[in-house]
Amino acid sequence: MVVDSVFDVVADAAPEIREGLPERRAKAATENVSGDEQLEADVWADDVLFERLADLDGVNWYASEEREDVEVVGDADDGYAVAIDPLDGSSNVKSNNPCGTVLGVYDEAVPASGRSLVAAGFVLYGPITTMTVARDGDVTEYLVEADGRTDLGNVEVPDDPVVYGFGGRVPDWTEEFESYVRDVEDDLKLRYGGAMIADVNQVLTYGGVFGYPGLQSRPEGKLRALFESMPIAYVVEQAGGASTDGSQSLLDVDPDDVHERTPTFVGTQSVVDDLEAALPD
Ligand code: AHM
Ligand code: MG
Repeated sequence: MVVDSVFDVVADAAPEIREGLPERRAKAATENVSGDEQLEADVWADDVLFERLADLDGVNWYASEEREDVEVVGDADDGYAVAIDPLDGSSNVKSNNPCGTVLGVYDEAVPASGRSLVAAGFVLYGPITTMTVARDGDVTEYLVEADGRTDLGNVEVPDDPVVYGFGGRVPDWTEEFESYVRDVEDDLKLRYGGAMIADVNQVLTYGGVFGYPGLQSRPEGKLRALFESMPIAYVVEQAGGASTDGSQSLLDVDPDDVHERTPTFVGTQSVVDDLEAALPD
């Protein structure tokens, strides 16, 4: 099945991407369409994944954070679209901190609503390489090695929240958001590493909340709906957690543009509920 093949390709590519990082830490002298400086590793990981995913029967569209336009790679009009951030948190490569690959599989051309997701997942390049896949109501974590992957079991967001991490400079937060965080930090421990995948995996492991809010200088926040926010929301919601853009589930976001950004929060249901209550509609 196409969705299986997509995650097989990503799992096969992950050890190669990881091995390719040491020699690709330099800047690529290019910017992506969002204006981020690209690393050689960003461009290379995108090329590796594009070639292999575009080749799959049933994958008709490939959208990447590193490419301006959606690539039409199939000839039917009823297949799947893969939207991917090939190396999320790549600024962490310089300081040798974790980064990831995050993707969503949509059952129609993108941009599309998060409700069109049929599967989503991510690879985390940490002390070990893991891949977490959400589909058919289940979230499974795998250990990924050069000779294959091992099922590490089901993932469920713990009910008792433990960690929190939010992006953006505090003086650039809105007043309502800052006052919500002041409450959260009474009870939870700060964990923020600058790579969404790694920070979200702490929430999946320990319970809590991760987010990148809308800022005063940038109300739409930083994270991109199609490649980052909606896939990660799909994973967290299927693992029993919740997501919001401040007023609705991230799966109800319906971006008009491939590179559109949205305020993004995922985590334990109770903490996300408190956040929605604290932010203005
Ligand atoms: P990227 O896709 O260009 O790496 O940007 C997304 C990353 C996320 O992984 C992370 O949550 C966020 O940017 C961190 O931003 P900041 O450095 O502003 O804390
Ligand atoms: Mg990213």
